[in-house]
Amino acid sequence: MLKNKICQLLNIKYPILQGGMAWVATAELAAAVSNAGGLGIIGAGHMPPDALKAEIAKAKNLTNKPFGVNIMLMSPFVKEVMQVVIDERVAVVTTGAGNPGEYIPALKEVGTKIIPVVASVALAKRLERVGIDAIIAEGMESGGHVGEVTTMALVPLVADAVSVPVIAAGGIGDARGVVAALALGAQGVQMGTVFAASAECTAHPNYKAAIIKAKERATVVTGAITGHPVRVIANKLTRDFAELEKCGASTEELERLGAGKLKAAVRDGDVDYGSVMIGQVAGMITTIRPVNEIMQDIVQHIPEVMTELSQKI
Ligand code: TUI
Repeated sequence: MLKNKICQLLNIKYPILQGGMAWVATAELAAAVSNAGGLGIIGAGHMPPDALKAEIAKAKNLTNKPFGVNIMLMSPFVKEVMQVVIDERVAVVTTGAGNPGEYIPALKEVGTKIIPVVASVALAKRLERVGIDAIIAEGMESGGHVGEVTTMALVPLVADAVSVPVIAAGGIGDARGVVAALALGAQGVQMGTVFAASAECTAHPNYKAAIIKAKERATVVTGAITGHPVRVIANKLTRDFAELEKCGASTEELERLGAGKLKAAVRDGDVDYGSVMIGQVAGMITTIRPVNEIMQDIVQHIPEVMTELSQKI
């Protein structure tokens, strides 16, 4: 993978990024993925700046490899957490759920690589003009906040529209998914769900057990009405949500029902009334394994998948 553009850009062994999942992607998980040769990413979510600073310090203690921070642009602390990653000279910033354009000059000034997540070709094109280093095209198979286009359609469209390297995300769960992403025009992949189901992931055992239990139709997308659609495992919360939607509840009422529910699922283990955000590939995960084993399983199977592919065509 020495010639791979993402490996060169990020100074990593494999072009595999771990999704920056809020409440799930702690320093422990990010460091484990970086130590395994990928790019681990701390999910800042709605973290206040001091908490992120502590998480970055922890990651620096656990790995001497590069790692990243994902910044949720809907966070009330977005400006302050951007300043933290600048002060801490974090190697890579990925962004989600918005347009990071205004923060790019300051990040570039300290040499932080900036890789926004997009769910549309239009935003990919707009961001390319403001100097991003690569782009993550995330299909709606992903967990959490999602767009409306599948990975299969989005990745080649984005790859044709921009000249920066494209990283595919959403619906990638094994070596077959990685090879498929490369075939679609991506130079690398981002995977969240597979790493959420790892031994090093510090999420509550109930949350991890829910991933193992999930089949391919376990998740639903709720909240399209509020303008913030999220993919979660169907449970009592999603049923209450659907009821409220049917009764014509306001966006505020719906958002109030969702508030704090991701933390409830991930940290407190409330998988009935919590927001169990996870991608569709949860259906292919059957065991909790160490990050290094997950990574090696994926990278070692890539040549096999490619050989099989060349024999088919
Ligand atoms: O951001 C994500 N996934 C997330 S964020 C999250 S935390 C959360 N908590 C409660 C409610 C909602 C979210 C959980 N999962 N993925 C990256 C992503 N970004 N997917 C889609 C987008 C996106 C969507 C619209 C990016 C930009 C955008 O439009 C911005 C514009 O200006 O066009």
